[in-house]
Amino acid sequence: MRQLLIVCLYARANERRYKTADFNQQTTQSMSPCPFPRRRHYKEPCYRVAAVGFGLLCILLLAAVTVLATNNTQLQISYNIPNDNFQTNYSNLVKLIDQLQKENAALQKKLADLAKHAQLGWVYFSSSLYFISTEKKSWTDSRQDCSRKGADLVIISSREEQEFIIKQLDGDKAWIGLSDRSTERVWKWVDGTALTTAYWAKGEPNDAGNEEDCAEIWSSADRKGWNDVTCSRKERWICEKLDFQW
Ligand SMILES: [Ca+2]
Ligand SMILES: [Ca+2]
Ligand SMILES: [Ca+2]
Repeated sequence: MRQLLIVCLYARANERRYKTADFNQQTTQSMSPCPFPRRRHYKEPCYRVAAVGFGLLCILLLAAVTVLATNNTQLQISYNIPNDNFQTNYSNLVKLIDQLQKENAALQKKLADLAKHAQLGWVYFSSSLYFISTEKKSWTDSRQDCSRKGADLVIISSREEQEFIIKQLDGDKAWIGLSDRSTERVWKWVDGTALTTAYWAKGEPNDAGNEEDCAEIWSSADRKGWNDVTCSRKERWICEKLDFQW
């Protein structure tokens, strides 16, 4: 066996490579071309291609990371703006729910209060509750009964209220919270306010016998309106609770 060192010089500079080959069976063959397959044993270009490819891959990865970082920042900025609005809207919604819950609790309390009064015979009209007695008492005793109920004798301050009470009495009569006991012909309501708008029946007040200092309301078909009468007379009475607001 004879070893022969040959140099296979390839045309391209990056393909130079020293190899040892056995030409024991190839003495008659020409030294050219090189007996070593170029692409089978020649590895240096592969490293370079791999290195170049790896370098390109690193550049691409760096570019991708840069793009992703930039997009992430932009997304974060874009996200923070609606996020702030969301927080504000959420806080407002929580406040609204809290307010509605309080209003609902207050309304439930009002409804329970109204139901309790209705069971005791009270009637609601225009922010007030009215109680019309079935018993009969003097004006003073009637007022005391209203006071025990947390109310006072009714103060009639509008035509609508007058008509409502007449309808409730259904032809009967009852005490109202008006008198001139302190000063004759100076009529005042039970809360101390002066009478401004009156709904006296025809010919009233007449202070018959110089002793009529308390007012009652008539509701019969032929006699509707107020009448002054002796305070000691026993009549039905009307209590009013003011400011029963919803
Ligand atoms: Ca009233
Ligand atoms: Ca009088
Ligand atoms: Ca009278």
